[in-house]
Amino acid sequence: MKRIFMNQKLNDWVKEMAELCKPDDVYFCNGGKVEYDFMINKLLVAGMAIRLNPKKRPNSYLFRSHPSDVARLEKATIISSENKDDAGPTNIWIAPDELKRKMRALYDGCMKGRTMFVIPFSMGPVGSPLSELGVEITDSPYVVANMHIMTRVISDIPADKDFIPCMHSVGVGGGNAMWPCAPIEDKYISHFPEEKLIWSYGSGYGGNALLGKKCLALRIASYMAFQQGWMAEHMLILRLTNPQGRRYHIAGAFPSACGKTNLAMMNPSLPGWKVECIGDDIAWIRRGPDGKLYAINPENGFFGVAPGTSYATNPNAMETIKENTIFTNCALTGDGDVWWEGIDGEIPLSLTDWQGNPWKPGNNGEAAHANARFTAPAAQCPVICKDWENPTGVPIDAFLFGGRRESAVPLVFQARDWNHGVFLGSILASEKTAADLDKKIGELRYDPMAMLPFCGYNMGDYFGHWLKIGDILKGDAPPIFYVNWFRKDAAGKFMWPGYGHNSRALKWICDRIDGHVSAEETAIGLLPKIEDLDLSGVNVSGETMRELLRPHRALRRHEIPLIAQHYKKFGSRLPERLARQFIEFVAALG
Ligand code: TSX
Ligand code: MN
Repeated sequence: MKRIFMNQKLNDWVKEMAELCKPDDVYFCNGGKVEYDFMINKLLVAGMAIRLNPKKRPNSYLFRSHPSDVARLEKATIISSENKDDAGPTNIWIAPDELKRKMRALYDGCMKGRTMFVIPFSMGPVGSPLSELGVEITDSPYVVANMHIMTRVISDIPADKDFIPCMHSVGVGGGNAMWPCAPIEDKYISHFPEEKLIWSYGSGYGGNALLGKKCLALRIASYMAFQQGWMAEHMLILRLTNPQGRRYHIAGAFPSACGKTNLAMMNPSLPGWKVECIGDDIAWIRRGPDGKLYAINPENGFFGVAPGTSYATNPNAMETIKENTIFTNCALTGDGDVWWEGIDGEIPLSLTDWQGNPWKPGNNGEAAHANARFTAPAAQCPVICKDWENPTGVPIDAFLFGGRRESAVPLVFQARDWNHGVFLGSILASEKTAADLDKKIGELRYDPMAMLPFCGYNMGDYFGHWLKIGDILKGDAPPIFYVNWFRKDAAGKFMWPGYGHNSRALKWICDRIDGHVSAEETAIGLLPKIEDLDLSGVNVSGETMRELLRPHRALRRHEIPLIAQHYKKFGSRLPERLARQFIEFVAALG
């Protein structure tokens, strides 16, 4: 049970947490394959995992969560800064002392009869100056296995390095023997940004439990970035190469259900163009020695939504998850493979749903849970960029913001300058889809920079930080673009074919980066001229294209009161420059 790390803070913290949680045993992880196999075997023997048919899906496993523990819990996600105002109007706040008192009582003895696992890990390539170290303590072998894929698990923290403590227990009192968790009222996903500390209790699922991802790499890192002058963003990173071999690196923020993973690894329909994936979810971005922005993907794998993923929507994801993949809450086929709604081919004759019950088409509910996931190594992606682990990152040529908007918002346009781009990011919004629980379809939901659930501090200050980055970068600031793949016509049909055809919008962005094409200055920003979009071989009429590239001043006016309401929340923390951008927006709409 005893193990001495080189890092004294780690030794002290492990001792403290073991005394609090009272596990039967403490296991110190090293990230090796033997360890992975050991965890999986433990889970198989306990009946908590199902080995998939090795002929269909080698070295892959299916897990079924408890039906009460299927997604990130925004209502239980706490930003516990010393002052409530520093968490801001978009976060839930509890005072640190009060929250720790509550959670200590929950942690007390919660690991009796369990093993406590200590997982040191690096977010970002091991040894990169852009990386950060963390250590997760957990009582879930499922979390250990997932962390092996999603992070770089290491065996120690150097004595002279700091790390972010990530405390996790699935908790007691809820769930069942196959998937223990806590009852809903006892779940907390807590962040202490000023202490760089994470305490999570009661959930074993996704971002609630794999603490390197949303908790560390976004919520804690966004606050560190604010203090230290860099950026931790909810962004994909891709490399686009044109037929001449010129490379462009694009970082893009999209709210959920916009197909960010699909875009990050898409196959362009434009002949001779190539997309390579650097990351599909998180970008850590810093200024390099040449004054330009450089981005790394701090993650080591993809934790992707399975339903809707197919050879038609994302062939490279399908190739990525062919083997060595953990599936959670997918359906199981009679021949031992996974299945979900939206996957290619016929519905298999024999299916078991995500809760383990027989399932037939026409049954109430889905076979796979709508938030069913795959956990797969990024290195297995056929279009992973050879520089995806480059410790210095890739130079960012453009930022992209995109939401799901059925009307009014053009296919692609450019911000007039950085400040205007920050304004566009601050009013990033998606329309609610049928997947949203409250089902008020069409209602706008603001998700600034797609960071609403992930900003670890006051979002007004976060906007100010974006503006400050632009001030520092000056002429080196990348141009900012806004895209929308989701326009519908009066008949409710999607007007743009999307997917690989989005490369046509990206090509225009590249032409703008290089100054090869001009743009139309409009009330909302810089719009492409139709003749500057490469539409060879795409089946969209001129009339539809004109509609997709209109500024739609009249329709955008509906947003004015909504933006006013959205901005009002930030009170005096809303940067003056954004208030001015809004006034200019209103004036331009006329
Ligand atoms: O991911 C998507 N992208 C980005 C791809 C690189 N999706 C799926 C979103 C849910 C996660 C899209 N859906 C995209 C898109 O660009 N566009 C659409 C809408 C759409 C759906 C089906 C068609 C066209 C557009 N089908 C046909 O045109 C035949
Ligand atoms: Mn995400």
